[in-house]
Amino acid sequence: MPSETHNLTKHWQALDAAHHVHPFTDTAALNKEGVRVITKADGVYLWDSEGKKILDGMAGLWCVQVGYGNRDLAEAGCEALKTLPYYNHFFKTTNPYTVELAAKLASLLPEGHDRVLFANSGSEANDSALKLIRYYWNLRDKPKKKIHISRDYAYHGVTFAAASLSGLTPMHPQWDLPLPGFAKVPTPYWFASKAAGYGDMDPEEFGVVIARKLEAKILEIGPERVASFSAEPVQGAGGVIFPPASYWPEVQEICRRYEVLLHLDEVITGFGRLGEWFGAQAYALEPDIMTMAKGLSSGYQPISAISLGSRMAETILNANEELVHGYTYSGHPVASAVALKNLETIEKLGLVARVKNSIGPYLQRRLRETFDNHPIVGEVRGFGLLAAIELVPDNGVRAFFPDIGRVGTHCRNYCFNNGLISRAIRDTMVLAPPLIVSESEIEEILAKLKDAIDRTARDFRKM
Ligand code: PXG
Repeated sequence: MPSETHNLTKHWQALDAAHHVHPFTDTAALNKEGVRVITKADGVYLWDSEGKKILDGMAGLWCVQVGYGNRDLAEAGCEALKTLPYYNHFFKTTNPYTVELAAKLASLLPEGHDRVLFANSGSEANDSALKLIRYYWNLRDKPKKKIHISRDYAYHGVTFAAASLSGLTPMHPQWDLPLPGFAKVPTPYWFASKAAGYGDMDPEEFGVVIARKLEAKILEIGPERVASFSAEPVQGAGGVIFPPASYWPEVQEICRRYEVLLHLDEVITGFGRLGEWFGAQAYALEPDIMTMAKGLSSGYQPISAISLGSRMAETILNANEELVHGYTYSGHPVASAVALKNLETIEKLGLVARVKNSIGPYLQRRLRETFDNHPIVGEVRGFGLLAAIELVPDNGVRAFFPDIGRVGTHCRNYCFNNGLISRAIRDTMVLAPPLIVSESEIEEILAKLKDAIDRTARDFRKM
């Protein structure tokens, strides 16, 4: 006799199969397999409807900074729901939650970023950023500046503009993207550079070579036509690609030289993941515009923001005309209240300093101790609470398995069976745990991941 829980699982699976279309999923294939139903979460753990406990090594989708089940965030949301469940900012009106949040963000953002607009997702924030960039150049009487440059392996979201900006090529053919006006340059993915034909360059030399590809692209298009360069400080969904130290200073200089606006997509790197509030601070960057989402509310509410650096803010806010842009839910009071409490909680718990000084270095050290000499590990890289492990046929060698993605998926499935969520991006295993993760939980992650990688090694290589 199936248990009551089991019947409920079957019931939800059937409803899902009949009515729900999943993001980034082959629905027919999923329906054959049966979906997993997640029913609750606390701290760094999730539980499914069969009672299985799973350690979430990915903080949801790189977003649950304060961990699951934080009562303070729940109460802040509940209070706002009871007091002001909705009102907008269109009719010369505002609300306390949104203005407090905007002011709090201004105090945390890099110098000059005093003005923010709100949206509901990372994709919307990036879409809005590109519109604001176009508007800026129109106001500055440089209407020919319309081309947006971004990088291979970039993930910026799924709206027409954000997907066009993204450099993960599978995101384009189904939708006839990218739109005209988008150009790509290579990314400083040093580990893959040998396989990509760059030879045996050291990382710092490679960083400069790749930065100069941006300059070459700007010159090829013509600087008078290039509006902006968009980039994640560290690429997330594209494979947790950390740039060599030489890369960003060179890029920043190139953007200045050719009057190209620097747009930083901080959707993953924002809110402490790299041991600073933002990647801009981790890499000493001075962006013209930034976009953020995910960790802004620890994922508890859908909310995103776009911040304007001083030169964009001065031009746009002194245009003396209506800014013809905004969403019904821009600066939603409940989302704002939760985001504000989230930022206060990150501060109260000292999570940013913790990532920089204690738990981040602990994860990075233990990852290297565990995997540096593993027979199928090519590289362990990371900083703060963001890390990647390249699975390759031979330890330390920068050459990939054939049929890229197969080994990673295999290992990811072992992780899942072990009760650990880790992402496989191609054959790269990725970790981005909640910022509250403890040392013992990191040990649990490492033990589960090691077992999964050992089993993968046994299946794909004679150990
Ligand atoms: N920019 C970056 C850097 C992101 O990582 C977005 C923008 C888009 O955000 P929204 O809120 O529109 O999804 C993201 C989102 C994955 C995965 O599989 C990553 C994201 C979203 C979904 C899946 O790694 N990142």
